[in-house]
Amino acid sequence: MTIPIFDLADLGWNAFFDSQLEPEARTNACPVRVMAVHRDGLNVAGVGVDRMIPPFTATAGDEEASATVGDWLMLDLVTFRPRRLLQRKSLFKRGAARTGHRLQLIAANIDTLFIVSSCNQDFNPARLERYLALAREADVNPVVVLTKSDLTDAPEEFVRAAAKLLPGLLVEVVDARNPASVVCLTPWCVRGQTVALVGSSGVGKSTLVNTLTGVDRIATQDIREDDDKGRHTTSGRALYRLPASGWLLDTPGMRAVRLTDVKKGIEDVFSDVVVLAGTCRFANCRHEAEPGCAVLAAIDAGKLDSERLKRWRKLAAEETHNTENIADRRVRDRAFGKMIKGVMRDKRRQDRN
Ligand SMILES: Nc1nc2c(ncn2[C@@H]2O[C@H](COP(=O)(O)OP(=O)(O)OP(=O)(O)O)[C@@H](O)[C@H]2O)c(=O)[nH]1
Ligand SMILES: [Mg+2]
Ligand SMILES: [Zn+2]
Repeated sequence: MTIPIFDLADLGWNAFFDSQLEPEARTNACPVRVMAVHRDGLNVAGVGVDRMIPPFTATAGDEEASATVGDWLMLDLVTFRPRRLLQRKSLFKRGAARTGHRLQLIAANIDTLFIVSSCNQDFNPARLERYLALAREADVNPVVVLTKSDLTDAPEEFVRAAAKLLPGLLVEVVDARNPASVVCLTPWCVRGQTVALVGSSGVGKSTLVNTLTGVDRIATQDIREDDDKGRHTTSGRALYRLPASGWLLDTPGMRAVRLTDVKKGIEDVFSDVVVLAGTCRFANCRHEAEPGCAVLAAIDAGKLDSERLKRWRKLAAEETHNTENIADRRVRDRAFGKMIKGVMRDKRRQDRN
């Protein structure tokens, strides 16, 4: 970060965060925002502050209590250590793909989510629905951004397919390399607002950030080398300032979006199916062959896409499975923590005797 911050509101500070602070919490401390997450630390910025600090976890053992990009911290101005993590307005997380059923925090305090996909083989309704469920669960406004409009003869077909995934969904289609084309995205990028870009590797997230900020500062790449982490160009997560105002958060491409704790988000995205299911004759209807099934009737009448029903089933089942696994692990971790405490207590007792 090289731009000095003079005004917290510019960084996204608002009454929601301010109301969390008693006057004494402000003594020798100031709010800072996590601007970037690196492997060995956090880059934080506030009024007159711009520095690297070590990673911070508010409650040991609680994965959700780790500071992530977009978070607000109260930084002690004597020790330059965070005193606390402020409550978040929104949080994006997913089950991490490689580390079993652990959570990965993607970003906090996001106002708008640009779900980026391109007008080519990356376009995948099931993947978009996953991101939409994440956005809905976090109460963040989703916008689908379709890139590479220049590579197709029929961008409107992609737009139509995307718009069907959620009633009222906003879909923009752009050539991410072209400043005139991406102007349609600027209404979301205004003072104090934070927009995160998510999507698969290679869809043009970093390209969009470069074009919108008017500076080619993030590396983008055409030909990707496969490594065990997938084909990623961007590896860290960071906030970038737009020339007028507002912040863009670039994230590394995700191969798998594992859903946990997003029951409400899934119900929101598939509200058309959920409403229909509520009118089936039997409360426990599985929408397979039951008489009086409103879901099957809607499919027969051409009002519901049978593929969408399949995707809903798959997502809902996966979510339940992953959420149960996480709950199990939390119970296990808690039991393990108790056991360790007990052992330490006994050891101290023995040492004393
Ligand atoms: N023709 C065309 N190429 C694009 C467009 N957007 C991005 N590209 C190209 O696609 C390639 C990948 O873009 P990146 O911006 O690196 O993709 P990314 O989403 O940041 O990828 P990761 O960092 O790996 O997640 C680059 O070569 C871009 O120039 C577009 O709208 N049209
Ligand atoms: Mg990138
Ligand atoms: Zn039914």
